[in-house]
Amino acid sequence: MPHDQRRNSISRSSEKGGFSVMHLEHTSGYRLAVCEYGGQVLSWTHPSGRELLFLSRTAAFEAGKAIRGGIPVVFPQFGKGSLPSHGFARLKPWALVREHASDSGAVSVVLRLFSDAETESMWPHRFALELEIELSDALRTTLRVSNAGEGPLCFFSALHTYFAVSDAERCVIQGLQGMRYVDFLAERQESMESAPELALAKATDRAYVRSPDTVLICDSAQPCTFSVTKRGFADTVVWNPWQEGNLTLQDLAPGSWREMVCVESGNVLEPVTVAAGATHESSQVLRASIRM
Ligand code: TA6
Repeated sequence: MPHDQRRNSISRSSEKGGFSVMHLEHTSGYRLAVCEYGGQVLSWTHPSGRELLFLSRTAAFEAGKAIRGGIPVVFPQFGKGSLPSHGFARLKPWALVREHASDSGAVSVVLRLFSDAETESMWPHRFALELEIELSDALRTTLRVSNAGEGPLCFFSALHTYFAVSDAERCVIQGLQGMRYVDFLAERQESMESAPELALAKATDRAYVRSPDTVLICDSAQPCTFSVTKRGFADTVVWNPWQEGNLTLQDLAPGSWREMVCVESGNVLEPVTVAAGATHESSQVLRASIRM
């Protein structure tokens, strides 16, 4: 579409599984799709038409199952534990409470999720989550966690971003040198990142502790460079299941491991504690630079 005909807009459609999806378009030409189920960004598209987020071709669009790809919201648990993997927030229907598409500035939607009988049966705490998603020539996602109970609220959280890449073996991640990391594939053994660039060459699943607020994912084959700038998230998780891990995931088509790199902004090693009536805010800003 010619640049001068682009308008900020929000439209809605019903996708697989009957889930309601909002489609945001920004005058810059960037586009976004957000699923009310899970409050999950499914797609972020560059003005050139290139898809910037990975969404599994075999992702389940079924209530009660996680959607593999985009930006899953992880809350209140990270990884495996007493709750469903990565918590229940991505398994619940969120409510659209605000949308904004003025002629200038960012296009945004705000979704909310409140604790209910189901969540309290699994995790006996009252909370309100708010997810603000703002599309401009960048993608800003803000997660607000409000403690609606009487006692302190302790939780883990993350924005589990799946970046679409041409070949994971030809990607490097910059900005982690000198950082301590916990290796989830080696009984949470702690090591120090010595490389200026983390080159993926095997199954990788690690959390960099109190990582720098900005890291870069460089896809040399496209070429495309993503930047992730986080605030209120202490850690950066890097994950790729590689070929062997791919085979264990029913909702990840064979060979798809090459098309994705997860770099996640999160509070995954130490819980966040919010006092009664208080709110914790964390956010990330994603940018993509494609050299045509
Ligand atoms: O963020 C990395 C990780 O915790 C990996 O261990 C892997 O389990 C991945 O998340 C995906 O988890 P999921 O529950 O979405 O299959």
